[in-house]
Amino acid sequence: LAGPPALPVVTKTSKPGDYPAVRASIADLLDNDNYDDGSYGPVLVRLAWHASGTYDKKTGTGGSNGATMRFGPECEWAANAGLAVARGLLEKVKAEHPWISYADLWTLAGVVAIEQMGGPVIPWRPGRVDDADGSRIVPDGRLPDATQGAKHLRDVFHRMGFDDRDIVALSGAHTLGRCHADRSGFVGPWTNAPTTFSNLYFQELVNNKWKPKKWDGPLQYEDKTGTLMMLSSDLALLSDRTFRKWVHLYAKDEEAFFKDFSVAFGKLLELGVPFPQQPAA
Ligand code: ZEM
Repeated sequence: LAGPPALPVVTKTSKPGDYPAVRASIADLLDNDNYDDGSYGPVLVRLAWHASGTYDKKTGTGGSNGATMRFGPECEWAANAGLAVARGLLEKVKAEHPWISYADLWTLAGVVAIEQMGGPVIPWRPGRVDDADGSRIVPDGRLPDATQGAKHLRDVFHRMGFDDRDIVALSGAHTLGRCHADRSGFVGPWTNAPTTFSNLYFQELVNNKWKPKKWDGPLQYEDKTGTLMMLSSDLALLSDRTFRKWVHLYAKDEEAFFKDFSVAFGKLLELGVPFPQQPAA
């Protein structure tokens, strides 16, 4: 006699390695009319960036590998305020695809968000391995400070291995999303289309007269309607002669921005990740 009938395997989980299925799950949860400007896309991009932007080229420490932001103290760094929203959201995707590492998931979510919001295709490959206990957390202070200028931006981004052109291209991500008083202390969006990836950030930067906002909060700048904002670090891209050249190019030529952003963002997400084969140079 046969044994008891096999229980039906009720599983919504995908096959290991089915990245298209993970992408579909991420794309599925982006839109939500009750959140911010209607999309979780911007905060997912910020998670991918902050997970990666701790990299230090000299010591090979930091970067997206490990997904160390799951642990304290990194999850409590002031710079990471608000990113629990993004990490929490992605738990749903992790439950459907338990085989993917958090480090791969967080970076892939940034890629899918940018693509879904109308941005360029970003080169992405898996291979990140989660840190077991947060022992690879780096000291706080490696992410950029919005109150500072060109020298600070160079210190931070050159440390990761980026050049001046990359700094400007990557900053174009501020075409997305907004500042939140309860996260960074700053308020407002950089553009009037914060859920569409475009070169609008550079156009707004160039075409407005930016004046310090009169308020009790930290120094930020506003356009003459008071609806759009810039951080001191954003305006540094205009006042620095080398940065300014790229700002003007990207304001005029969206294709050039998309191309440069795609390369730089793809590189950012791979900093410090020991892939079995290095990409072709
Ligand atoms: Zn940001 N960023 N960023 N950034 N960022 C904010 C929001 C977003 C800086 C910064 O201090 C801030 C890059 C570079 C730099 C995004 C992506 C990328 C906020 C507002 C601040 C204060 C946070 C809040 O209150 O929620 C500084 C100083 C940078 C140096 C150049 C790079 C590079 C990015 C990606 C490639 C995104 C998408 C947001 C919007 C997040 C959201 O929740 O809407």
